[in-house]
Amino acid sequence: MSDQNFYAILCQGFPADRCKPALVVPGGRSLTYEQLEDQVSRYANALMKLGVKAGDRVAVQVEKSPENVALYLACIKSGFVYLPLNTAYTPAEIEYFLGDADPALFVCRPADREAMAKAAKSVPVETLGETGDGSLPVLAAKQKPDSSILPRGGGDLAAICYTSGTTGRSKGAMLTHKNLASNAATLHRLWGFKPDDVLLHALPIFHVHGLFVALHTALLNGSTIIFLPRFDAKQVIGLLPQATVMMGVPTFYTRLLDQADFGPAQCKTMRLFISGSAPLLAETHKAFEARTGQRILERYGMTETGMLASNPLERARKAGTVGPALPDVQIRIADEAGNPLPRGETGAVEVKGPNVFPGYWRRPERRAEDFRPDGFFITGDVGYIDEEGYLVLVGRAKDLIISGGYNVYPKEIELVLDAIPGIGESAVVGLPHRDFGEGVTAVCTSSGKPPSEAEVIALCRKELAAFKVPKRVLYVEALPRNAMGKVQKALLRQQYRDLYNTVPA
Ligand code: MCA
Ligand code: AMP
Repeated sequence: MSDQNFYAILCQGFPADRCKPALVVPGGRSLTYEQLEDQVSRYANALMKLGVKAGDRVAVQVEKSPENVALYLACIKSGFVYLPLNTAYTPAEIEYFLGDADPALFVCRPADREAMAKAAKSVPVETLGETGDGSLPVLAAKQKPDSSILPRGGGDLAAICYTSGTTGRSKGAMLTHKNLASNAATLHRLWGFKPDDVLLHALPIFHVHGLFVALHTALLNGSTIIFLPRFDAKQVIGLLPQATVMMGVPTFYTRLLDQADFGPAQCKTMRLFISGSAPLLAETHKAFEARTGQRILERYGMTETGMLASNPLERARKAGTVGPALPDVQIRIADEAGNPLPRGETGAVEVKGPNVFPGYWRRPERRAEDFRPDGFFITGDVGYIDEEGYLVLVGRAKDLIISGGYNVYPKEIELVLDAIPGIGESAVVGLPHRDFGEGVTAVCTSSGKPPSEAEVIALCRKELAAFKVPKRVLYVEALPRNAMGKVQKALLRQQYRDLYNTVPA
């Protein structure tokens, strides 16, 4: 049934006039809807030429570009499983992902080919460059376009997105065509997309927020997308008058507020600013409204589930809440055993819906731990539902830091730190950070001659993506531990809470 193929569903939203711009890169290459469809089918055929078959994984670590979007949609169209990878990941990190996902092909940046070919081992490597250099765009250009879409069932895999989850090493969250389709349709409706909406897209497209939430709603709407390679506050302010909707992580909004010339004049055409991926401070929400007259709409989701809750479009958008559950999503607050708690009580956030993933790639044993017997997924977030049905997130049961919208799993950093000669043991915590929300911070003990802070940071950089590298490394005599011997991270967070933020007296 090709109508369950998510690409077929997206195409139904494409504009009747295919000459309408789909992806517009200011000062760069743009694609109309007609050109996008053409590129998608050429990339699909190019991948098939390279031997990729339905169900095979295609791992991709490339710069954001219209070609990258075409490559993604080509995978969906042909039943390949798209596996996006953060451009900051080092070869050591890539080696792990490729080893785990076992893809049929790895597409990387031309400049990385040599280093990545080593990391990829037996996985074939192709390149995708912004200007069309590298073999994949050349191969795609030689293909004949064809509009066929591979029939897919809703339960067939569309993508695998790696995430630290609640524990352990990064795991591949399997997302089906139905997961993507249900969430796209729900958000498109709920956020009231209109035919003339223009999306300003400044998020990376290797995570759920930029790749799924932003792109899917806009494509399903047949909208023009102003497609920026990265977030730059000045550029965004200059382009807002051409847009009506923007989605971002809280750092986008604090950085916009840092610009003295940002105000209502630039937001006249804007009907919706959406925030997610990390908590938006109520003070940012208020400051944004005071400056622009716009109330940011905050929503909540996860890689494993897509979006789960959203403040409403028409009714009150309440700062400090993530709004009610989406219409097709059930959210309950439960105790440790999974028993639902009465409204207003704080507990574990558990969710169920057509958007919730079926499980982690090649980890069937995790299902019993991550899901309740009645199918609810345990998010690892902690919160309560207020008297109006809005979800308020108050913390996380999982040991996770969210820095500028990127997840950092402390254990991964601690393993790197503990292997450094001169470091005894380490605890990595997230401390309040004005720009990134939380700043990754290492608290270490020394053994022998400890390396300097700069040396530790330099050593971490070799193995870890830059956003995971501790912004500060502090030495202490001993780490605080409870009676069970567990490091008391809450104490460390309390003790160093002002490290990055000068608190007004
Ligand atoms: C860059 N750096 C960071 C981060 N980003 N450090 C910590 N946290 C970060 N997020 C590093 C850079 O490598 C650089 O290090 C230094 O910080 C300064 O870089 P800067 O130029 O300020 O950074 P930037 O390039 O402007 O990026 C900041 C950013 C970006 C715009 C906030 O991180 C971003 O676009 N974040 C969005 C993440 C996102 O899409 N998350 C969605 C996940 P050095 O100079 O030393 O190399 S999906 C999700 O969470 C769920 C499903 C959901 O609900 O959406
Ligand atoms: P990820 O694994 O990147 O999908 O991150 C998902 C996590 O981001 C969730 O489990 C939450 O902890 C967090 N998150 C996403 N949106 C919000 C939000 N609006 N407020 C607070 N936390 C959020």
